Amino acid sequence: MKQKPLKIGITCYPSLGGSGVVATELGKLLAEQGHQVHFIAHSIPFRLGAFHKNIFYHEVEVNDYYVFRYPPYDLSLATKMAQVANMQQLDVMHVHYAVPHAVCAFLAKQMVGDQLKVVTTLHGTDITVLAQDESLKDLIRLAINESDAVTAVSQDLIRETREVLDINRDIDLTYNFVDPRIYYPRDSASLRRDYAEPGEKVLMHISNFRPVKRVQDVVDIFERVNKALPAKLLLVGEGPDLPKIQCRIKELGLEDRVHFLGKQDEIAHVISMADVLLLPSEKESFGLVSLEAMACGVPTVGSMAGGIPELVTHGETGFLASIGDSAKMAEHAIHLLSNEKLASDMKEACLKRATSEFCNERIRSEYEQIYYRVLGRK
Ligand code: GMT
Repeated sequence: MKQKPLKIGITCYPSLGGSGVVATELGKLLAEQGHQVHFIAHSIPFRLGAFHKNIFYHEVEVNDYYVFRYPPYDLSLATKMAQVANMQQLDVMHVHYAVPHAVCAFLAKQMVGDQLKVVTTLHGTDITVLAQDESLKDLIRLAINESDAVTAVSQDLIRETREVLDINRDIDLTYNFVDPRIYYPRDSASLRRDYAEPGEKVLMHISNFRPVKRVQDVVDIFERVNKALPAKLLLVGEGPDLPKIQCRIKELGLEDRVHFLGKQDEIAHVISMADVLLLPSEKESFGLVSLEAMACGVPTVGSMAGGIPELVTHGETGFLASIGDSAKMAEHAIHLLSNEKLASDMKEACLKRATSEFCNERIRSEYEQIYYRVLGRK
């Protein structure tokens, strides 16, 4: 029997990385299924795109009263969640990130009543960075324990959440997903010619250039690969470590081998230019970019950090080495890039794995089951 459509509030960081992408894409999929989706955030989620009759956006305005040294965004968000929940009769408030969103949802629930169910999705930094801070630990634990359901994007993140916060409650595993209507191998031959000569291999890294991404290792790996075979490195994105990386590339005399593409929207087109994606992160609860690459038929060479081994099957859809072992990662990349049969087998394996294990419809349905479960409508 088909379940009754729901009214679902979603709060995420609307302008930030993978968690914002996953939250927004999930909202769009839920709306396509007939649910009513209400995004509550300080700005419109950057991936929201075209108008959809089931999607609504409620902007959080922060009261900048003159006695406030820091305008209280969290309180405005909690109040807005409660207002929208009451006005729209929301069934579920699905928040992405414990800090501050699950805390705000907890407050909203106190205002609205127990009929509002809170689902919290953990994406990584809330646990791997913030929960290490003793001053925030109790608050994060409270927000997690008080949520009606908690999900995490990898087994490794579930393990770490339990370990760091010493909690025992159930946490559902809901992997991230990609939309196969957007992520598939694009014909990027002409785009690729702008960056690489025929016969040159293209290595790519896409991130927010934060220290946890170890972009320095990307350069080390590329330097080694470039000595073994003709190659180009395309760096996509920007962030705090970018100036340091630019200096390093200059020091190594690699300016004419490396292209900086800055932030890009059409990621499927961009990734399709690559022969391999490099992801040597220090921490990575999942690694959405690696899944996006996989869905475009591009294998990853990276580290074994966090949830990466759950996503990248070593030897089948990419190669992994210990965090910081650039020499090994370079060795893997050279092996892959100099073996056409291996590259073509890996491409096939990537496409198969992305569409079977991380298909958007499958993960959307897992989230729906969680919503119906917390509402007592299994
Ligand atoms: O990686 C980042 O710095 C961005 C961060 C975010 O908020 O999007 O990414 C986290 O959530 C993504 C979506 O679930 C995961 O794919 C990333 O692995 C995770 N980042 C870390 O754990 C460092």
